[in-house]
Amino acid sequence: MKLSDPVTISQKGDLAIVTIDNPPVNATSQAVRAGLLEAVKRIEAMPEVAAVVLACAGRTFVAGADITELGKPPREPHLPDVIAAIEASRVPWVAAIKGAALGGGLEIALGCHGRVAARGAKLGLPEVTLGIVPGAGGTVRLPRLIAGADALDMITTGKPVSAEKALTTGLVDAVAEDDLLEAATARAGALAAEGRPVALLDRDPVAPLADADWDAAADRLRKKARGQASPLEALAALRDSANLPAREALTRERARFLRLSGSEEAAALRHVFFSERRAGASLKAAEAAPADLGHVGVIGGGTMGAGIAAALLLSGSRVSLIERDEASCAAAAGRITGILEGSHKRGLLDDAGLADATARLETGSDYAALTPCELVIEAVFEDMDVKTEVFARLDAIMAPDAILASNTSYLDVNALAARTARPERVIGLHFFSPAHVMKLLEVVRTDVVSDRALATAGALAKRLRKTPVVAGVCDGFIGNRIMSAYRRECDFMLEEGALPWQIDAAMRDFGFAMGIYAVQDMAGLDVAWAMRKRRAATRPADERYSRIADRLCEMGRFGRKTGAGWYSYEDGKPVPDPLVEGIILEESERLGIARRDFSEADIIARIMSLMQAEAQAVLDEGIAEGPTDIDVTMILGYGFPRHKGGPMFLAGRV
Ligand code: T1G
Repeated sequence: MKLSDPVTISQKGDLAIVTIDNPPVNATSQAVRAGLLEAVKRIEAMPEVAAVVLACAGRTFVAGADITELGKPPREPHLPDVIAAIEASRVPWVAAIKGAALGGGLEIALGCHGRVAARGAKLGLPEVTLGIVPGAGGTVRLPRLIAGADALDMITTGKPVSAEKALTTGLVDAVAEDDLLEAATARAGALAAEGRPVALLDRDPVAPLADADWDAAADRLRKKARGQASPLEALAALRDSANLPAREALTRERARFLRLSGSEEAAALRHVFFSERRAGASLKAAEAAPADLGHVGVIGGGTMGAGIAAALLLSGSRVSLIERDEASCAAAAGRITGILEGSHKRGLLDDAGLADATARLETGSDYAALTPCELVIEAVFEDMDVKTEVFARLDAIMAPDAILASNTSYLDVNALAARTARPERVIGLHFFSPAHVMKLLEVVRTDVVSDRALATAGALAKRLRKTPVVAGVCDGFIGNRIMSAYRRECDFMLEEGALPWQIDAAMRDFGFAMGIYAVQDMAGLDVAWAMRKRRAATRPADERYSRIADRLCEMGRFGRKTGAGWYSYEDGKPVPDPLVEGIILEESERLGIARRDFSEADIIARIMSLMQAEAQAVLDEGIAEGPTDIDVTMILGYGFPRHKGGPMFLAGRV
């Protein structure tokens, strides 16, 4: 029986099966909500039905409200009303959860009287990642099913839990060994026999948090949120749920959800959600079969090469890593094993997975090992001649359509390609350190790049679960070019009166994970210094240039790796350094600049205007494919606060 396009009822004896079929993720669109409400009404009038299983077609249970509807006036029937109808049903409903039950999807499951999950399913309330809070009873029903601390963690972080973890906390009644529908049917039958359990709304919170825990949680959240409001709002909703009658808490939760849905923060986070999925669109559009990624070559086993190799191994690929000699191979293998063991320690790899990934790594110094590979990524020293020599050796042994990728962070990939026998198969794959962690992948396209190379880059990003952004060839591509622009402006502010630690504090208060000077100390000042020296000859004489960074480098202060840079370091902690302040004051004097005070607002306004101006230039020159790609780049690669949407979103250019 079809109730609406996405909802149908079928029967098996005294069991009704309500199925939602709303591709791609069974989001609770208006039609799904209307169909579900109709299903409840129909089943109330079917006396032969003793229990219901709520199932979904496709690969996942309900992944939440339809995010495209958020921020607009909600249309009836509202999700809380649908869930209330299920909860009040005369027969027990059991949710059969596979793939993901997220947000409104988990809230529907909480309105059911039982829950069974398939192995590998995940369950969560990710609303805070969208700048809102659960709006259909999640903050009220969840603490009445599982302990307050577990509910608090799920709701304030937005992180989903596995089916196995959900079983231990009581979020699900069972995890299906094989057939999910069978297990859910069995659960429904049991509940029909026992009698429908008391609705969650009519229960007390399982183990509410003590007052002190709320304050401690608020302190912890405030530190981590870096100015984002929704985690603290979620905590407030949970506190209502612990201290108020359930139905009153429900009303307050809904009001809070509606208020936040219209916030700038929610609009920014929705923008980022869809921008990440839109990023690298031209790679998906490339009409060519990508290279086989089952066996990939990596040249260079330093920090970047090892990180890239580890990411490939974690994705299931075989890796042939080439280094100069045996000692370098051993060092590279050690780095890679260290990363894999780290993943194992964090539970991302089980024992068998660790052994399997390690076994898929081979290292050596003979390029012939790469002959079967259809993709080779070089991560050797950042020098055009060194990379040219590597590509020449690859040209000689690789198959004609094999793809040669360079991990360069700023060299001219057009020039590099032109030095090979087949330039159309050369592409830039700019990974960010640590390469096995950072989600951003800048794909640098040359003027002659083939569709096969583009399609391969897209397939690689998907396999490594990275977000690809396509960049044209220019100095620094998208991210480094924009960062260089606002880094230069920060140095000018130093000459005019600001100090590094003041600028970093302003950036952290704005929501950046780290300030620009702490970032430089982390990455090392020497790479940018080498670039500045290379460009000195062509720098226009009238272009303003700050010498502060050069003076630090001339003293060998390259940052953390030399024990001092913009900061000095005590027990690994950055400490403002009077020596650096002295150099800055000397430079102001040498330039005849009368130093002035800078407010945090001044600093941020200056940084934003330079970032947005350079971003616009990157867009106008066709280096980036769209403003959303620039936002994704700055958020995923440079610590721009996600809840602000990105420089282009902030500038109203999206
Ligand atoms: N609404 C609309 N579209 C969605 C969507 C959603 N909730 N989730 C995914 N999509 C689209 C996505 O844009 C992409 O589209 C396609 O589906 C595949 O997604 C009342 C109000 C479920 C884990 O936050 O986490 O419920 O690019 O590429 O990697 O309290 O999608 O193909 O055109 O991500 O397999 C809460 C968000 C909403 C879950 C699947 N729910 N989604 O990952 O595929 S707020 C969420 C995800 C809420 C209630 C509140 C993931 C996924 P296109 P994908 P995936």
